[in-house]
Parts: sequence; structure tokens; C-alpha cells
Amino acid sequence: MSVTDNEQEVILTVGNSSVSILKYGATVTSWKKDAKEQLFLSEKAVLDGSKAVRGGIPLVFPVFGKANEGPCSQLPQHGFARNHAWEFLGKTTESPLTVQFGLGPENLSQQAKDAWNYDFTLLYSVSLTDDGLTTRLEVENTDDKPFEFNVLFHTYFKIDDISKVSVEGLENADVNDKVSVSNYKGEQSITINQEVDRVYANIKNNDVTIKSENKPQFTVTLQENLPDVVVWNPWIQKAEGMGDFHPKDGYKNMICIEAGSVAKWNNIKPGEKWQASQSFKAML
Ligand code: TA6
Repeated sequence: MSVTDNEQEVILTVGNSSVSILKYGATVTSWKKDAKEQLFLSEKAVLDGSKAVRGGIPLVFPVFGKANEGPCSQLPQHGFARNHAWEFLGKTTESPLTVQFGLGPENLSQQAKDAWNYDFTLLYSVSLTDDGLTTRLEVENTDDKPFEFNVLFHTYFKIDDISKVSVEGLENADVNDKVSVSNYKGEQSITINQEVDRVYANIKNNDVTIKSENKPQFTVTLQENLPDVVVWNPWIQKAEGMGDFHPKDGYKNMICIEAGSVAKWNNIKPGEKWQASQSFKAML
């Protein structure tokens, strides 16, 4: 069991499992279980701190997508948490092995502070066990006025073949489908054979399962304050259009199952804290 801290990243090791967290964006870039990589990371992911990482688990705060109006309207897509350097705050617990990162206005560019002018503290914890990974984000309003926000863990799971994948646990959720521009109820089992970009809101279960050839490969447990799940696969055309998405047929080897609180704004008053956490298990 170890924690290694270098200039760019922090690496946790527990037995044959490991997790690597880039200090830029506090972005998990690798999670290995039994030495096998569980997350998709584009071969052209930019890891030098010049742009958000294409893969792993980018963090989305304070806005999911783009806001056309309101306090987040001047922010870039998915906000600023994923494209600023966080402070490594060290190890918090031995079992499970947990490290923590912090972000506040003092870590933001002037542009980001001008775009979203609130005092806040983010504390992000990553915990590793032999077979699982837990991520937890705490938001504190240290300002003298309330603010609203979204949170999302934008997780890219690595899979062998998208044509053999199904996702269960999202049945009866309220779906906002950005591709077909329609709303409907979540289906019992989701398969992917085209671009998919959907918000499943008000999830009825705590667990979402990603299956490969009908065998459970990952479970995502929505532990706290994560009522929504985004399902995304860029498919052929959108993969072609992203300069940092490589190989171009990599859409066959990834699926984003993104636990979040994005369908509605969360609102916290001065002095209040809010937290969300999810846990992954890898089974294949
Ligand atoms: O989570 C799905 C989504 O909102 C898609 O609409 C797509 O834009 C994806 O995020 C990636 O966004 P990015 O800003 O990282 O290119």
C-alpha cells in the first residue's frame, strides 16, 4: 500500500490495484485492478495542463454543459474544475487508502474568477481498495451569498467492444436525449449502436451495471446526492471531430457512465456544505 506524489500526479497502490490522479483537474487518468486498466484514456489526451483530459474521470463543476443564462453563462463547457491545477492535500485515511485534493478561488485564473465570482472550497477525495474506487466531492459555500451549481464525475470506462455492451439500472429514469432531441422514460437495458448523449434524471436504483456479453463488468454505486447519470458515446462522426480523441475508432472501446447532479441546479447558502460520492467495482 503506497502513495507516491510527484510534480504532476499522485499514484495510489493497493496490492495489484492502482489509481493515478493528475493534479491538473484532479483528474483520475488511470485505475488498474489486477494490473488491468479499467478506464479509457485517449492516446492523444493532453496531460500537460493546457486543456481538460480526454478520458479517465474529469470533474464537472460548477456547470454541466453550457449555461445560456445565469451566473454560469460566462463559463466554458463543463465549468472550471477540470481545467485548473488542484492542491494535493495528502493522505487522509489508510483503509481505504484515501487522498484528498482542494480547489478554491486562489487556484483559479482571473478569467474563471471573473466568470464565476463566488468564494467556495472544493474537497475531492479518491479512495482505492483491491477491487474498487470511490470518488467524493464536497462543495462548501464560503461566500456571503448563495450560489447554484451542477456536479458530475465524467467517467470514461474502458470496454472491449461497444457492440457487446449493455447498461442496466436506468429503467424508468427521465431521459433527456440530446441526439434525438426528445424526452422519454429509461429502458431496462441500454445498448449502443450510434451516437448516444443522454441525461437519465431521477435514477430509481442505487446501482448502474455495465455488462459485456451479458456479464457484469462494472457497477457504479450512486452513494450520495447523485440523482442523475449521463450516458455518452461519441460514435464515429463526433470521434472524428475531436482532435484529442484517438484512435478514431476508440469509440468502440469506451462508454461514459457519468454520475452527477445535473438535471437541476443545487443551491447552497453561505456556510453550507454539500457532497456527492460514487463507488466503482470492476468484475472482469
Ligand atoms: O457528458 C456528455 C457531454 O456533455 C457530451 O455532450 C460531450 O460534449 C461530452 O460531454 C464531452 O464534452 P467535452 O467538453 O469534454 O468535449
